[in-house]
Amino acid sequence: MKIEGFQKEEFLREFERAMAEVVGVEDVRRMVEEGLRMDVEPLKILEAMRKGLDDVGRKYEEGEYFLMELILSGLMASEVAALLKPYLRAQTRQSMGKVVIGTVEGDLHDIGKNIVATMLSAGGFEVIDLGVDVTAEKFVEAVEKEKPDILAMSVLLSIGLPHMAEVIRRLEKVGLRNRIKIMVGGRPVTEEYARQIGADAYGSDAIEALRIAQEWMRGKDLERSGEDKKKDNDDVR
Ligand code: B12
Repeated sequence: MKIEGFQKEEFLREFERAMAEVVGVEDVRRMVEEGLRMDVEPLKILEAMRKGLDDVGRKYEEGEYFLMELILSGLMASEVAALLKPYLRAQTRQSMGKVVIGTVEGDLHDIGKNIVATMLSAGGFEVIDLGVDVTAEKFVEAVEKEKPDILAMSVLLSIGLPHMAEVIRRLEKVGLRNRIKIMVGGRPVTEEYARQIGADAYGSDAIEALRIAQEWMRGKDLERSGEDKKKDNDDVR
C-alpha cells in the first residue's frame, strides 16, 4: 500500500518535471494514460501540470525558454486537460445554476478557464463558455441574453486586468450588476484586486471556483425558501 502511494508521488513528480521540460504532446499523453492506469487522481495530475507550467513561465521570463516552448507547453496542457475531462464529468443531471464564463479582451489563454468550466459542469452547472478575447460588450450582452446566476471571468495577462473592471462597470451602468454573482480568477488576479473592482469572489483554482459557486447557489436556495416562507405567512394572513 505504502509502495503504491510512493509510486503515485513519484509519478506526479516525474509528470511535473515533464511539463516543465516541455517534453512534447506525445510523451505527456503517454504519461497521463499511465497515471490514470495507476489510479492517480485526475485533480492531482492537473495540480502537477500547473506546477510544471509555473516553471515554464519562470524560465520564459528568465530568457531560458522562448515563445516556441510557451506554445508547446500550451499544446501539452490542452492535451492533458482533454484527456482528463471525461474523469471530471458531471455526476448529476440536476442543474445547479447557470454560469457565463470567458477570458477577457486581448487575452488568448484558455487552459485554466476551460478547466474551471469543466469543473463547474462536473458540479452540475450549465456553463455558457464565451471563449477567449471576450470584450466587455460581449460579456454584458451574454448576461442580458442568458440571464446567468454567475459570471466568471478569467485573465492570465496583467494588462488584461483593467478589462475585468470594465465589465463590472458596464454591468453596473445597465443595471445588471446586482442580478448576478461575479467571480474572477487567473494568474495576476488577487483577492485584493477582486474586492477593489467590486467582484463578489476571487478563486485561486477550479476546485475553489466550484466551491464558491455551490455556496452561492445554496445561499440562493435559502433566500428562496425564506421568500417562500414569507409568502406562505403572507398568504395565511
Ligand atoms: C501556456 C501559456 C501560453 C499559451 C496559451 C495557450 C492556451 N490555449 O491557453 C500561449 C503560447 C498561446 C501563450 C501566449 C502568450 N503568453 Co503565455 N503563458 C502560458 C503559461 C506557460 C501557462 C498558462 C496555463 O495554461 N497555466 C495552466 C492553467 C491550468 O493555470 P491557470 O491558467 O492559472 O488557471 C488556473 C487558475 O488560475 C484558476 N483560474 C483561471 N481562470 C479562472 C477564472 C475563475 C473565475 C476562477 C475562479 C479561477 C480561474 O483556475 C485554473 C485551474 O486551476 C503561462 C505561465 C503560467 N505559469 O501561468 C504563460 C504566461 C501567462 N504567458 C505570458 C505571456 C507574456 C504570453 C505572451 C504575451 C507571449 C508573447 N510574447 O506572445 C502571449 C500572449 C497571447 C495573448 N494575447 O493572450 C506571461 C504573462 C505575463 C504577464 N504578467 O502578463 C506568463 C505568465 C509567462 C511568464 N511568466 O512570463 N501563453
